[in-house]
Amino acid sequence: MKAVKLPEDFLLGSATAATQIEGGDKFSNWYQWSLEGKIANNESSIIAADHYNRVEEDIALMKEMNHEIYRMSIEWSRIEPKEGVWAQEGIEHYQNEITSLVEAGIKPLITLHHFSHPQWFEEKGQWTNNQSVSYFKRFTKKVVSSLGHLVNEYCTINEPNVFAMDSFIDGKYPPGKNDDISSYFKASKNLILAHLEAYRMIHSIRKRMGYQDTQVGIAIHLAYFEVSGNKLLTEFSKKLMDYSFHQMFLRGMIEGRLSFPLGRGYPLGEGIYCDFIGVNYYSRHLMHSSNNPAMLFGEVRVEEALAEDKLNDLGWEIYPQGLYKVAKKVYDKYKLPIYITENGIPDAKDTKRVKFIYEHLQEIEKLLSHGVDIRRYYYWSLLDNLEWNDGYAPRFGLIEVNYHSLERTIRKSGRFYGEICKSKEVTKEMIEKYL
Ligand code: IFM
Repeated sequence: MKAVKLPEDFLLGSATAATQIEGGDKFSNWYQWSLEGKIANNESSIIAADHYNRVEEDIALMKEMNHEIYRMSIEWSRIEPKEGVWAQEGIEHYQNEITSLVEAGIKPLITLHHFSHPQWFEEKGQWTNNQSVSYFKRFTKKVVSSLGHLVNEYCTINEPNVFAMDSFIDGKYPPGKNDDISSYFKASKNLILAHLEAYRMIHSIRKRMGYQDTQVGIAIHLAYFEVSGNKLLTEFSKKLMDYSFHQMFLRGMIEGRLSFPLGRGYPLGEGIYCDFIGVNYYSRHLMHSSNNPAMLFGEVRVEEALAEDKLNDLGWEIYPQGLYKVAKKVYDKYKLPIYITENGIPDAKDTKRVKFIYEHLQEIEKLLSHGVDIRRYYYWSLLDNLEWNDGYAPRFGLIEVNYHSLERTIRKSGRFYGEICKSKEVTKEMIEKYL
């Protein structure tokens, strides 16, 4: 096995999202969703990993794993629990968290919408409501005016494509709609507009504060779609999927251009609306001729008979080469800096994670050697957490969480990753020790 060497200025750390780790928030739509029994095993978001009360402990663990960067999200419902009512306690909590990160030498990247929002926003039809964009702008303004002096990097919306798909097509996230294609497109359009408005607003607020170093981007989920077999119709179906799941969002959020069926033209004017592209990559999705080829949406992930060591605990294929393919494609098109804002594996036994990280970093090394301006890697996730509708069973963490005692233990793979964060390399000795 070959050693991996990354440049000295390449930054490594990990990512989380508020609902998945914090606990304690009764105003979010995911709390309501858990009350309705929509999470596996009737689990609830109410305690999660209790990160809200353990911020300092978790930052100390990040430090122990030599993190230089950390991606976290702000829970909208902690800032605006009721419509138009601001919660000072929530704002101060995040001010303190960010201050502690910075003091620990860890650079935060703040996500503003990571799948969850206040229940009041949900009840108004969430992103299908045309006012959603102005609600989000108001929230963004509050956050950036309160935190802008502490942090310069923002990711507006996490995985708008997965979010819209799981909320309106697959029924897994609130409001649990199935095959509601018109809502899928309506929400997608508003998510794009919200990003464009927020991009402008974050820059202008921080500029007024006197800062010139603002960085704003998105985190888009890029799946590697591949047709299994050589079927023309399946190829067509893949193109439709690639368009409506990837390209439509990339055009909208990076170029500021609405395309069919969302609309036409440049609602905020022509321009580039991302300073970096955050790529979340997990797996290859094989599309099979037995899928209904005319089907634009639905289950396109076909698990072929793959060996057990090729699958993660959720049954997704482990396919590191896909990271190279999706990142290269998006870089060749936009030539913007790439951050891998998520990449990780649910692996409760911790027997596959070391190899997973090593092989994905090999792909990053290859991307760099082929001229791709890729600058960061955020492993998903720092801690075991609530995997949305799948509950707490999937274990993505570098750190194991005991959900009874809430005790944290750095996994062997976490130690391995910690060494990489420090030395920016995987040496022969590390391969022998960990693989
Ligand atoms: O846990 C999620 C995260 O919230 C968004 N990206 C994918 C992860 C794993 O499914």
